[in-house]
Amino acid sequence: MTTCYFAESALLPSGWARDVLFEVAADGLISKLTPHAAAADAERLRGPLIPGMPNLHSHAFQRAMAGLTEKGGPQGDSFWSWRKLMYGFLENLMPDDVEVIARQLYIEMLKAGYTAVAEFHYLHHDANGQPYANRAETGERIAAAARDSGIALTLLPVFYAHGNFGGMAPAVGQRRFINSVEGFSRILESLAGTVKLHPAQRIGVAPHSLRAATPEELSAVVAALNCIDASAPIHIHVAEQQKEVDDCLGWSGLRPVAWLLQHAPIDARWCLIHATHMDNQETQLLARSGAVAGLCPTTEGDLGDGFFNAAMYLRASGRIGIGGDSHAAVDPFLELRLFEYGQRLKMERRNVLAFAIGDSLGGQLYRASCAGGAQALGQNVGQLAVGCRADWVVLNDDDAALAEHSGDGLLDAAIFGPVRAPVRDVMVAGQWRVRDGVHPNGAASLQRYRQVMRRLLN
Ligand code: NGQ
Ligand code: ZN
Repeated sequence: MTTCYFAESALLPSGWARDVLFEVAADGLISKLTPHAAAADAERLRGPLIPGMPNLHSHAFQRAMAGLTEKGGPQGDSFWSWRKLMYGFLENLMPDDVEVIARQLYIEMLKAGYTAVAEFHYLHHDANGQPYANRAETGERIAAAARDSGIALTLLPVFYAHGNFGGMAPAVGQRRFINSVEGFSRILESLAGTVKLHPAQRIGVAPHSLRAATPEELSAVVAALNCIDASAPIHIHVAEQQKEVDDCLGWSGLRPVAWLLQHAPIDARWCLIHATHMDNQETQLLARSGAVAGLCPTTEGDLGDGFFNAAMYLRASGRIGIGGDSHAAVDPFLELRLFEYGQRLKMERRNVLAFAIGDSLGGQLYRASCAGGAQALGQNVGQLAVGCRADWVVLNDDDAALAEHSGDGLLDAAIFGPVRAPVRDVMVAGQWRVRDGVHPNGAASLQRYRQVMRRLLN
C-alpha cells in the first residue's frame, strides 16, 4: 500500500519545488514524486518539507552528563580533565541506564529534526571491566532504544584496546571499553545479527582512535567488518586535541590525519570524527579522499578543541556531516550555526563558508551535512528523492523566526535566527514519529529518565 503526502513547498535535490505530491510505499521508501501536482486526497503537510538530518556521531550515555562538568577544576580544565570526569561518571551506569538515557536522547533528537544516528558505542563491559554474560548486552540496549524511539540507527561497535599511541596499556578508567580483536569480533557479529532484523538499522565499525588501536588491530577490525559487510561504514576519532597530534608525531613522525591517509584505505566508507587539527596538505588530501569529516561543533566548543580548517576543506569539495557527540546540545541547526560562527570568530569575517555571491549559507550547510551524514551512516537518506527512505522534517513556520521566509531563506533563518521550535512533524521510514512537536513515548521516557538521573545525581 502506498500513502500520499502533499507539500506546498519541499526541498528536492534540484532545489525548492512547489506543490509536490509524494508517494511513500509500504517499505518506507519514496516511490514517486511529482512537483506542480494537485493535492487530491493526499495528506497535506503542515509546513515546508526538508530532508531529516543524520546525526553522524553520538555517545548516547554522555547525554546524562550534560551540564555536570562546567565547574572549575584544580589545575585548569581541559579535554583531558573532562575525560577523567566522564570515566568516573560511567562507573555507575548499568545496561538499563544506558537504554533509558539513549531512548530519551533519541526522542529529543527526533523532536529536533534528526532522523538517524550513528552511535559510536564503546561502553561494552560491566563496571569491573568484565564482559556481560551476553557480550553484546549494551549494544543491544542501544538498538532497542533506537527501535522504541523510531530513529534510524547505524550502530558502530567501538574497538578500544590501549591508552595511547604505540599500544600503551589502558588506564583503569578505560576498562569498560577494552576488548581483544577476538572478543570484539564476537560483539560485532552479534550486533550485526541484531540490527539485521530491522530495516532502518545498519552495522558499521569504529576503531576508537589511533590512541586506542594499533595499526595491526585497525586492519584486523576492518577485515572483521568486511567479512560481514564490505561496504559498511568505518568511523574513527582522529585529531581532536593538539596533544593527540604531538603524541602521534612522537610515535610515527606523522600527524594523525596524514598517518591515516598513508596507512589505511581511506575512502567514501570512512568518517573521520574531529579532523580538527589538520595542516593544509592534510586538508587537501582528506577532501580528495571522498571520506566524510565528522564535525561536532557544540561538543568541540565545550571541550575547547580548536578550529577545523573549514574554508580550505570545503573549497576543495571536502564532505562534511554533523554529530551531537557528547550532546551538550541536541539541535542540528545550532550545530551548523556554531560551525560557521567558529570560522567568523577566528577569521574576523562573515559568511566565511559561502563561496559564491548570493549563495545561501544555511541552504548550503544543510544540504552538505545531509549528504555527508547519509554517506557516513551508509543509509539511503539525506534527500527527498525517489528510492530514498521517507525520512523528513516538516518545518514549523508558526515559529516567528521562520514566518514568511521561503526556500533557502527558511534554512538561513532556522540556522542563524532566534528560532525556538523550528520542527513541527518528523517522519522516519514512512512513519510519523513526531507530530506537532510531540513524540508519543516522550512522557513515559522522561519519567524513566528522571528516575535514572535521580540516582546518578545523588
Ligand atoms: C569519547 N569524546 O570517546 O567519548 C571521546 C573522549 C577520548 C570526544 N572525543 C575520549 N569528544 O577521545 O579518548
Ligand atoms: Zn566521539
